Amino acid sequence: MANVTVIGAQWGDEGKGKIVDWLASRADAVVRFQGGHNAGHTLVIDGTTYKLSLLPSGIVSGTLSVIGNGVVLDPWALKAEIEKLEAQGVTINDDNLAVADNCSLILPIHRDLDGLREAAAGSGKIGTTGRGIGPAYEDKVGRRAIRVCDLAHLDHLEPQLDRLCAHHDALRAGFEQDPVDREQLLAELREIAPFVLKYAQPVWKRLKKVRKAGAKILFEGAQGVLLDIDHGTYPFVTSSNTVSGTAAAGSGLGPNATGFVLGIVKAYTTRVGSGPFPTELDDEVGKGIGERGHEFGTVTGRQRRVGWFDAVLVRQTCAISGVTGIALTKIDVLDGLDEVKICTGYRLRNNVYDYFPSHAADQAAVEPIYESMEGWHESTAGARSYADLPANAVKYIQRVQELIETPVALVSTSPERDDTILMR
Ligand code: 2SA
Ligand code: MG
Repeated sequence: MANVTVIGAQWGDEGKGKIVDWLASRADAVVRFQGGHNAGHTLVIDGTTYKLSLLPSGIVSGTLSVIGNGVVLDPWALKAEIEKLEAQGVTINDDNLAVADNCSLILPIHRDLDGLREAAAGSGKIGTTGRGIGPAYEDKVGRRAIRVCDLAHLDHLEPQLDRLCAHHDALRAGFEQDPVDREQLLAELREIAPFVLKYAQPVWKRLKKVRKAGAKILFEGAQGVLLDIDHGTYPFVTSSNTVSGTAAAGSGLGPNATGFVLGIVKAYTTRVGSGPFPTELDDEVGKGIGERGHEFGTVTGRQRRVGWFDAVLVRQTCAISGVTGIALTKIDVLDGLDEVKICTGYRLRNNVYDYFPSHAADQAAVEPIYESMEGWHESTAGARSYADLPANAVKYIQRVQELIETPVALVSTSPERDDTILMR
């Protein structure tokens, strides 16, 4: 296996966790390179369910797990997640977990601001996970962030705190909030610092070393390309680049390290949070798919919106992210439907589009053009070979592959690691 970069090719929740876990058992290092604890990866291994937000999925199988510089790190969330996994019997130490010392931190003031803004936005809200992700990235780009390496130098933090607090105090005043309690913030950082510093290091160096030794690296994307800050459904996006190219910048390895780009694609479409969703279903069919697919957020428990497979969007995200092949997941959720539909284009003001236009108003107004296919009543759940799939499911997979102009490399037929069909 060469290096592999796994990214979500829709709006997140494509089932990356399972595929990453499947690949992690064949990798020597697993690297998170963007996002933070807004991600939600569910792994089911030998009947035990592990829910991860911040930690790379390799952690459960003991593989070297790396949190790259592109991640925004909430140190308290890190501690809570490590403790939760340890209680489930997972071993985590500085041997199998490395955190980039140049990661920007998510602080309580970021979570405050995320919540205040969303509450004030009313119907215009983004529907964030409320984890402080956006405000933390803003401070990073605004050159005000406190980073992991700063935790080792808290006695010299004054000038940085001045800049950070000046910015936040002004924002907080707009929401009639008290200024930042600097003493409390410093005290909290002082308390958590030793815990984080155990794992902190220049991870680019560690990765360089393992790479030199021939290690296979798995880059684990979070969210999906349609939530990318540049390429997604702006402004209803997350605050990081979720495309495959970020794997290099977000970990300190060059673009030639990313290897095979595996796009994870759900056999239908879901989205959590606000924003355009052309193929959204608000009928019994959609409700049934949501129920069979257990479409609730891992992190926040929010119900996900559900719709038909949108080949236009996935063709676009595969192109933008340089996807080599896709893993098609949750095909079993479509079992039992008389008819399945695929969106093949959009109609907008008497024009037909073969791509998703950039403007938010256009994105909200496009009408999907559907192709209808006969469904299948046989079960695909747990199928482990192509020959086990019903003929109509095979036709569906082939049609998806044709429309997205990208090969299907894997098909996943249940949350279990081994219920995976290798296509090539
Ligand atoms: P944020 O919190 O600033 O990143 O939110 C901005 C938008 O990005 C979406 N987003 C996600 N969408 C799907 N899954 C995500 N992770 C969790 C999961 C979500 C959960 O995997 O289940 O538990 O609710 C995720 N993270 C961010 C978010 O909905 C906003 O649209
Ligand atoms: Mg998820």
